[in-house]
Parts: sequence; structure tokens; C-alpha cells
Amino acid sequence: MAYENVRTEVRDGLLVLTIDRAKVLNALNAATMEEIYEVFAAARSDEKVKAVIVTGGGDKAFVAGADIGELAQKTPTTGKETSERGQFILSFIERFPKPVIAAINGFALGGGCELALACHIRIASEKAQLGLPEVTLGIIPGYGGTQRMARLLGKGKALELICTGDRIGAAEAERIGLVNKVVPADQLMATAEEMARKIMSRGPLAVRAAIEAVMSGSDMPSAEGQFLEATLFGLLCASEDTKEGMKAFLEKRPASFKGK
Ligand code: CO8
Repeated sequence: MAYENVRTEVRDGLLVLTIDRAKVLNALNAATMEEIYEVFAAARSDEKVKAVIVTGGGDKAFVAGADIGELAQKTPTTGKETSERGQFILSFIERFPKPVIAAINGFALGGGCELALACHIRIASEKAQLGLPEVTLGIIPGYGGTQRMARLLGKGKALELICTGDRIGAAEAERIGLVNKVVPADQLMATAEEMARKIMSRGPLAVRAAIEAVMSGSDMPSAEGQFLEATLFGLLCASEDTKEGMKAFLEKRPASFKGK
């Protein structure tokens, strides 16, 4: 499929999705958001795709936010619709059944930070700068950022970042738990790929269940989340992969998972 604003490449089961509007620091206009959705929707049922890395084109930005030129035209009605559509697309990524890693290669601001927050794991280059500067434009995050950031960092830190609109560097982002890991720029993609491939070597049904337990479970009261965990655990016990994983351990050999 031909895309105008993103590039895709699948290599040995790993899909790399590059947001590619470098002239505007990969800002997310409506067309780009739809292309991101199309890529994930197709990858969801594509058995060749086992994991996804999301990154930004060029050497400056992951994504510098929603496209401010488009935002400036919003009315109360279209603003709400755009926010809801973006929330839907990023929630689709958050609930994606295969691991999604953000490789944050530069500015991850506003909607770009929200996109990274929707990914399961965030790895940042030392050059990365993250933030939710929406209040500097007189708006608030609208792609789930108020909710995801508060859940990830706690309300106090989230409110500080959202209400000041401050950008923070990669080291500070790692210190507060906004990113998992910081690496030199030239090692970013290799590090993200290494992590993706490690996860791809594990039982895919187990990884899928783990993502569901954490992502769906964290929106539930603890007892319901634990019920979900136990149910998924029980389901896995019926899989060939679970039997293979245990058997391989007892036979002192690496497991060969088939996703069945
Ligand atoms: N939208 C549109 N164009 C952008 C954006 C953006 N978000 N960010 C950068 N650009 C453009 C610039 O206008 C500039 O274009 P041109 O060359 O034609 O002048 C080009 O990219 C390069 O940018 P700069 O010259 O500004 O580069 P600098 O290195 O000087 O600065 C910054 C880089 C600091 C990243 C700066 O570009 C900046 O502050 N960008 C805006 C960051 C921002 O405020 N992001 C939040 C946007 S709001 C948002 O994301 C809301 C999400 C929820 C939406 C809900 C739907 C209703």
C-alpha cells in the first residue's frame, strides 16, 4: 500500500513505521493520523508482523505534535471530533496485540508525546525532548495524553508537565519514568530492534496476554484486573506454546514457540 506521510518496512517480522513529514517535524495532520491507523489495522491481522517500532523521519523529530495549521481551523464541533478520532487511533495502538516500541529520535511534543505514550515501550535518543506544550497554544492534550501521562507518572508530575507545557530532555524523561531507556542517537534503532526481537523470541500468545492484562487491566479496579489476569493465565494453559515452553525448560533446550 502506498502512503504519503509515513513509510513502512517489514524485516524478519519487525514492522518499522516511520512518520515522514520531516519539513514540519513530522507533525500529525489528519491524513497522517489516518495512515498510521491504516498501517496498524493492516498489521494487526498480518501474520508476518510480530512487533512494531514507531519512529520519526529526519534527524530532528519523532513527532512535533498535531499539525498546528490544521488545529487553528477547528470549531468546537470539529475539535471534539478530531480529538475523539485521535483518541480512537491511539487507543488502537495501545491495545495492539503485538508489542509496539516508540523509538524517540528527537522532539516528541504534544500529539507526538501522546503517540509515544500510547506505545507499550519508549526508548529515547539522548537528543530527544518530550513534553505536552498544548497550554502554550491555549489548548490541552487531546489524544489521551492527560489520562495516559497521569497514569504513567502520577497526577502530580503529569499536572506539572501539562500545566507548565515545559519540554524535558531524555535523561529527565528516563528519571521520571516517561521513557524506559535512553541511548546515544546512533544506537537508537539498534536498541529498539534488539528489544523488539527479544520480545519476539518469547511466546507470542503469552506476550499478547501480558499486553492485554497490563493495558486493559490497568483501566479496571484491581480485583477485576486480577480476574482478567487469571482468565488469560488459564487460557494460555490450553496452548501448545505453554506446553512447549515448560517442556523445553525441563529438557534444557530453547523453546520453539509457534503462536498456537
Ligand atoms: N505543526 C505544524 N508545523 C510544525 C509543527 C507542528 N506541530 N512543529 C513544527 N512545525 C514546522 C514549523 O512551523 C517549521 O515550518 P517552516 O519551516 O515552514 O517555518 C518547521 O516545522 C520547522 O520547525 P521550527 O523552525 O520551529 O524548528 P525549531 O528547531 O526552531 O523548533 C520546535 C522546533 C521547538 C519543535 C518547534 O517547531 C515547535 O515548538 N513546534 C510546535 C510544538 C508544539 O507546540 N506541539 C504541540 C502541538 S498541539 C498538539 O499536538 C495537540 C494534540 C492533540 C490534538 C487534539 C485534536 C483536536
